[in-house]
Amino acid sequence: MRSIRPVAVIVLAFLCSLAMTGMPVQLLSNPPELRAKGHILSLTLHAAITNDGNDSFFFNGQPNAPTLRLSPGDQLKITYINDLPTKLRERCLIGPCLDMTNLHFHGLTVSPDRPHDDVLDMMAMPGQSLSYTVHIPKDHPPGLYWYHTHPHGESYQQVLDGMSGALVIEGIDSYYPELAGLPEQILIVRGRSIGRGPQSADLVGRVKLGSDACGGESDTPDEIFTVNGSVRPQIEIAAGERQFWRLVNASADRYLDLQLEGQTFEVVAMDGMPIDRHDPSHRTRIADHVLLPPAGRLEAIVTGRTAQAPPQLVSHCVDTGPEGDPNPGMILADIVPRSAPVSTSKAAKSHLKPDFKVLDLAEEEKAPPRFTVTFTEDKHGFYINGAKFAPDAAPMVRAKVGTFQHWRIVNASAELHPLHIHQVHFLAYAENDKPIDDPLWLDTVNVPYGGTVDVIMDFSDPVIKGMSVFHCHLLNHEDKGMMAKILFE
Ligand SMILES: [Cu+2]
Repeated sequence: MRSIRPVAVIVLAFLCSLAMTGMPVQLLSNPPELRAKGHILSLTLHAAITNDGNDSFFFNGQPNAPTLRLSPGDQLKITYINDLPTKLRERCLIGPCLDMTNLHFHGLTVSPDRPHDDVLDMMAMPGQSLSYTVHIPKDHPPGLYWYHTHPHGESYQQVLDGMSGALVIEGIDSYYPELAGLPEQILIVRGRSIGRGPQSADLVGRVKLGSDACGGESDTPDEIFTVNGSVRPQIEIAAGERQFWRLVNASADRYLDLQLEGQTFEVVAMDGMPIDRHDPSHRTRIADHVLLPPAGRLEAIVTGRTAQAPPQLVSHCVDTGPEGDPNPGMILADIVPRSAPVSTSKAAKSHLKPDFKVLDLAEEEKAPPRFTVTFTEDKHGFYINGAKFAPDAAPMVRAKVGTFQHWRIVNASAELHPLHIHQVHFLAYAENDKPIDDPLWLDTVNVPYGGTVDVIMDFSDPVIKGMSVFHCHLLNHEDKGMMAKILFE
C-alpha cells in the first residue's frame, strides 16, 4: 500500500471531523478594503438589519464592514445612514432598544468634537444620517485601529450583533521594515450568541467550547467567537512562511487569551502603537500567549510550522472573577498547510520612520495620582467613582492639554473591567503596585479584580481638545452606567 504523508492524514482526519458537524469549512479571507485616494477616503455606510435579524454595518448593499486604510495626513469622510427599523424590536440593557447609532473610531488620536470622533452629540435615530470628517494627523502612529457603534444603552447589543470593522493607519513598516511584502491577514474576532436551538449544540461542538470553568463564574456560556464572521475558519500558511497578523478583539464583552499552539507571536504593536516607537531598544516581544481585553489589538508576525501537526489558534479560558461572566476556552481557527508561500509581488515601498523623541516619564510615574478611577458595581448597576453615566452630566474630570498625567485605576469589584479612554494612549506601568516588566502603550487595559493599574495618560496632543469619555469596555457594563465624561481643555 502506498504510504500517505502524515500531513495528508491529519488534514483528512480534520476534514472528516468537520464533515460530521455538518458545517462547511471556510477559508479565512480578509474583509473588503477601501484605500484613501488623493488623501481622502470617502464612503457611505449604512446601519441595517441582516436576514438573520442582526444589526449590521452595510457597505454596497452587503452586510460586510470594509477595512478602512488611510495614511497620516488623510481625511476620512463617512456618510452614515441609520436604516434600522423604527419599531422597538429588542430589549436593550436599560430599556427598549431605540435603534439609535453613531460611530467611534477606537484609538485614533483625533478630535473628539463633531464632525470627528464625537459619541456624545452625534447620534442618528432611525431614518437619520450623520456626516463624519475625521482628519488623521500627519504625525499619527501607524497601526491597527477599529470603528464601532457607540450609543449609550445600546452599544452592547449592536456590537454583539457585529457592528464593527477594522481601520489601518498605513506605514508600520517605517518602524519594522521586515513587514514590507509579508502577506497580511486581518482577523476581526467577534462574539456570537449561540442561542438555544438545535444549531447551538453544533456551534459548541464545532469550536470545542470548553466545559471547564476557570473562575468563580457559574452561568452557562452563551457566546462563541467568530473570525471575520466565520465559525472556526481555516488559515493557510506554508511551512516557514512569515505572515503579518493584525487581530482586533471586537467582541462586546469577552476577553481573548490567544495562543497559537506550539508557536510564538513576534509582537510588533499593541492597540495600534508600534512598540519600536517608545521602546526602540526592545522593539518586539516574543509571546506564547497574549491576553487581549475587549477592544484590544494584537499585531504580530507568525511563522508557518514545519512540524507535522498543524496548530490551532485558540483562546484559553479567562478567569473573570467571582462575579464575572463565563469566558471559556475554544478554538478560533485551524491553521492548515499550504504547499508554497503566496508570492507577494507588492514592491516593498518603505516609509520613513517618523521623528519621535522617546519620553522620560519617571518623575510623573513617582508622583501621586492626579486622578483616580474607581470601578464598583451592585445589583442596580455599574459605577465610576460612585456615579452612573448620564448624558447631561458635567465632566467628571478636566485635563489640561499638553500634559502627561499619572492616573490610578482601582477595581473595587469582584470581576475584571477593561478601562478605555477615547482618543488617548497611555503607558500602563504598574499592576497591583508592582512595576510591569516591559510596559506598553495601550488604549484599553485590563484591571484585575480587587486590584489596581497605574498609567501615564498622554494628553499632550493639541488635536485632542473638547468633551470626551472614558469607560469600561465590557459594553454591557458601559451601557449600565460605567462611563464618565472628561473635558480636554
Ligand atoms: Cu466593566
